[in-house]
Amino acid sequence: MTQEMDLNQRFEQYIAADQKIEAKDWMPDAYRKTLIRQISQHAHSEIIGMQPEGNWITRAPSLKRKSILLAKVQDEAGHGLYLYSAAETLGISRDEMLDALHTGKAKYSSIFNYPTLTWADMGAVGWLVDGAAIMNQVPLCKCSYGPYARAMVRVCKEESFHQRQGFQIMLTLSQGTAEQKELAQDAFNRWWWPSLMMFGPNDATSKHSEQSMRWKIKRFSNDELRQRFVDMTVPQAELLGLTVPDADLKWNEVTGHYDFGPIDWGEFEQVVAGNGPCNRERIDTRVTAHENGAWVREAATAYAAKSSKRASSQNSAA
Ligand code: BYC
Repeated sequence: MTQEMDLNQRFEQYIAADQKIEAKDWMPDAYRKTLIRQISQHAHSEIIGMQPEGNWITRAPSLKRKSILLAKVQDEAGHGLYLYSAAETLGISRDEMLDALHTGKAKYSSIFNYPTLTWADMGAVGWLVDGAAIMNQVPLCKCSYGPYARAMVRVCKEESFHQRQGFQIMLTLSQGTAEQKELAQDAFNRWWWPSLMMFGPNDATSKHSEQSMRWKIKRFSNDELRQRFVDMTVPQAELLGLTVPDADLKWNEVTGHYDFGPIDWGEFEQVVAGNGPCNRERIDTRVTAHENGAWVREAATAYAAKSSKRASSQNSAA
C-alpha cells in the first residue's frame, strides 16, 4: 500500500514536472486504460480513414493527383501502425485491438462514416478533416505518455502535407469553371458540420476531458480546439471564395472569435452509435480486408519463425 502511494506520488510528480511517462514506468490503472482507449481509437480512425479516400484512387482526374492521393492513403496506414505500436507498449495486443474494432466494441472517428461522393470531397476531406486532425493532434505531441507523443510528431508533419494538398484541390476547383466551383461548395457544405463534430462532445458533456487534461494527455478541451479550428478555417474559406454553410456564423468583436451555430448532437450520437450513412460498409470492408490478408500474416509469421530458428542455431554453433 505504502509502496503504491510512493509510486503514485512519483507519477504525479512526473506529470507536474512535464516529464514523460514511459512504457516501463509505473502508472495508475485508469491512466493506462484511458491511453489504451484513446490511442487504439485513434489508430482505428487512421485505418478506417483510408476507405473514404481510397474510394477515389482509381478515379483521380490525373496521374499526378492519383499518385498524391495514393501516397496520402498510404501515410494513413503508417499512422495506424505507429499508433497500434504505441498502444501495444501499454500491454494490449494488436489482435485484441483489431478484434474490438471488427466486433464493433471499439470506436473510431465519426467523420469516416460519411460518403465521399465527388472528387471535390478529396479536397474537402484533406482541407477540413486533416485540418481538424492537425488542430487536435499537434497538442498530442506534448502528451504525457512518451510513445504516443513521439508517434504524433511524424503523424502531424504528414497531416500538414495532407491538409495543404486538400486545400490545393479546393483552390483549383474554386478557381475553375462554375460547375467545378459548385462541386467545391457542395463538398464544403457536406463536410463542414461533421468536421466540427470530430472534436467530440461539448465540454459540458465530455466525460473524459477533465481527467485527461489533469493527466496532460489532452492539453486543450474539445470546445477550445473546435473554436480554434473555426477561427483558422473561416478566413481560408473566404480565400477560396466559398460560403461557410452556417447562417449564424459571425465575427464576435468582444471575444475575438467567430460565433457559430448549434451542432446537431443528435446526428453525432447516431453516427457514433453505428447508425451513420456508412458505418456498416466501413466495418464490412475492414473485416473482409483483414480476412483476405490472413495469408500474408501467416507467411510473415512462418518467415519470422524460420529466421529466428536459423539465428539461434548459428548462435549455438558459435
Ligand atoms: N467520433 O469524453 P470525450 C484521424 C467518443 S482524425 C467517435 O470527449 P475523449 C485522421 C469518445 O471516444 C480522427 N467517437 O472523449 C484524419 C468517448 O467514447 P468512449 C481521430 C467520439 O477521449 C485524417 C465519448 O465519445 N483522432 O485519425 O476525452 C485522415 C466521449 O467523448 C468522437 C483522434 O482519435 C468522434 N468524433 O475525447 C485520416 C485523436 N468524439 O471511449 C485519419 C485522439 C468523442 O468513452 N483522440 N468520441 O466510449 C482525442 O483527441 C480524443 O479521444 C477525442 C475525444 C477528442 C476524439
